Amino acid sequence: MSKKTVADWQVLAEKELKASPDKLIWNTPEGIPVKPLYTAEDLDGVEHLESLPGFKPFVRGPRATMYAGRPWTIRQYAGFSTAEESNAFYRKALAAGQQGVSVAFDLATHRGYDSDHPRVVGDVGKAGVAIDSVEDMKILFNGIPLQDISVSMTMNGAVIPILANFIVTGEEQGVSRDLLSGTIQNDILKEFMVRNTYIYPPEPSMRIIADIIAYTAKEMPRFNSISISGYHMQEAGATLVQELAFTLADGREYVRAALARGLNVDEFAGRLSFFFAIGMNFFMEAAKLRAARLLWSRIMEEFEPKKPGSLMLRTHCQTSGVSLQEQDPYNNVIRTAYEALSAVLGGTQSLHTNALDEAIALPTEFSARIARNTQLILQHETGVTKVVDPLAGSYYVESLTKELADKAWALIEEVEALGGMTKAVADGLPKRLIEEAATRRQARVDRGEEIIVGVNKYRLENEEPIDILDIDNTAVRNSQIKRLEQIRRQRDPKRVEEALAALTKVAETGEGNLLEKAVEAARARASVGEISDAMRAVFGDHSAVPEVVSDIYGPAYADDPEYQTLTGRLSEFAKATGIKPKMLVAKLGQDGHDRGAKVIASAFGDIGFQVIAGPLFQTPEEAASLAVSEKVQVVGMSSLAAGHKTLAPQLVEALKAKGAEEVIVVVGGVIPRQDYQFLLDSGVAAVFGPGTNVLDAARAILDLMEGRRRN
Ligand code: DCA
Repeated sequence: MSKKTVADWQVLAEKELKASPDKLIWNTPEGIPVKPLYTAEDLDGVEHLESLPGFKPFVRGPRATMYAGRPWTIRQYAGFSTAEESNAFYRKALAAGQQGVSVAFDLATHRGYDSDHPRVVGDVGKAGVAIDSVEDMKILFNGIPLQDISVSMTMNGAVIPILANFIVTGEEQGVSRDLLSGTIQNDILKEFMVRNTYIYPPEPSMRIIADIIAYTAKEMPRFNSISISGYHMQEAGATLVQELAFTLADGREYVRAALARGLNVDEFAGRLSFFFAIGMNFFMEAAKLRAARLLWSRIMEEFEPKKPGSLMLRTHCQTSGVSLQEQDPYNNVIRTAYEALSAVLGGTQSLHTNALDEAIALPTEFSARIARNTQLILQHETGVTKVVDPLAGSYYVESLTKELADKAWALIEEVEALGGMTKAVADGLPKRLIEEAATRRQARVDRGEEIIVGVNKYRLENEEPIDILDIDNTAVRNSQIKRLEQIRRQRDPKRVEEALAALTKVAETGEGNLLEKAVEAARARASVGEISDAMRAVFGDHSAVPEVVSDIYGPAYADDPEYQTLTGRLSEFAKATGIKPKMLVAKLGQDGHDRGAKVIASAFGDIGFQVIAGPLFQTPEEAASLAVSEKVQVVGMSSLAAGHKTLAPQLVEALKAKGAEEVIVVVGGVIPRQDYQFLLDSGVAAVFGPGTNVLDAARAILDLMEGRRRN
């Protein structure tokens, strides 16, 4: 029998399909045409095929034996309300098989505010643990031996006071800083692009990073000085190529900043680490991690390191939060399990698996157990740890690895042409591309072109609410304020004042190391807010101008009758009232997750609303003033960080106080069903939870506006 060729397959496939097999090509959001068949021919030009794990370019993994030698670290990201509660949670989790700790801080801490600051009333203890001083940090790690357990801290804004508090906590536990192991996120560039938990403008923020890299390189050899993160980019809507390219370009920028600080590349490069999201595109996500290692070693070669470890990309991964759904939430267990397997096949060093309720709230003990066990079962029952890089040699995965790497490299070069990532961020290129990708995806989901089981297909008729964790924000805030007052009473005010003044001086003169001075301030019991303010006095606050993309959502719907009816109704409304319907999209409190708000602002703009995108971090009072001065008919408050029960009623009240009770308030975002009635009773006109179709929301708002007009 003669050997069959791809041409023979084409003929057979065409017969089977009664059409050209080209119609089976899946054009992914990355612009990669995925074919129904890959063969040895697709390996032509794939240069990394012969490489081995543990050797550059590390496509097959940074270690020679990978999980066969030591499995990845099960590191669940967690933290809520008080240090006491979070500590109890970590200790239980460690006893039940978790291997490393990963701290989630509340948004007040992220943004360098103490719990008693008036701007953070709705944020304290929500979406993470409140840490105001060393005393809180000591409680957080009470009974957790810091010489044995590695600790990751997701902190980027208030990174100096938090790391200083961690170091002092170690000291007071009897663990010197050279023995502390773990990772600090310390990745500010992506904050300016997508996550928005920054404090200072880009330039001083880059200096802070260089100071931390310099300090840890000298004083903390076991500590990873940075976790260069693509995770939040994918969460904000980036394609995998964008996530890959912008993350690695960020990394290159940090290396340059450290070199400019006078460090030798081999002093710090081995302690740079990465963090990627793992979404539902199973093989492409695994290929992405392989491509990331390939490209990072290419980038690092240009700095001519001597140590092979300086070329090596080591990464943490988290399963995708945005892939989780409020509807039929047990499906999230399945999604997370597939994503976890993909991260493992891609060769991650450390992994967080999301809990099933993470689309709506912080995990409960029950959901956290399932999430952790997803990894324990992978490690102990499936046999996937026994063989290094089992996908190697797959025609499809190898060619995907190359294709992702090539496409990401082209984007990295585009960033280089702009002068590197700091300049590209200032230019707005990454943010714009990511927002366009996010809006495109929303349109695909709303139109049912991308299927999400239980959301836009196979939807349940009756959703049973699941138990979720509710944090009493006021109680947490009161207990934090009490402890702060106690610390302020007990400390030596002169010592605090001097330490803070010394820190301000280093910020001012550029001489000395900010972290070193902050450690002294933390020892003296200066608070997170005070240490942040000592630098704020020189660096100032960063304030971003909200920009919204347009003409992405609308064109996707151009020929849709439902869309046309809606735009027709809107122009009728405008004609009848003499004004185009006007809406303020407001982000209140310290919640910087603005993907949803941006997508809504962009889509509503295309549909025919006049949209004002409010600045981040407003108080309810400030948002109400803006609504009044802009004469909007609707305020759409977007909330993703659990502050809605405090902030929405305050917004309604603030509007009333300004005599603007006719303004319709709607709330959208991550709102548990259990909270809907509370919000409606507080004067909110409608609530749009996760998975809301944008057209449905626009129609509902128009109905409300027409209703108000008639009354
Ligand atoms: N054989 C021998 N030793 C091994 C092997 C192996 N097969 N695999 C790993 N090891 C060693 C490592 O070299 C490391 O030792 P070292 O610190 O002395 O170099 C140790 O075992 C731990 O392994 P590692 O792969 O570094 O895993 P983690 O300590 O969990 O670090 C990393 C993972 C991504 C580098 C880190 O930055 C991290 O934990 N990030 C988490 C970020 C996070 O949680 N973010 C929250 C959103």
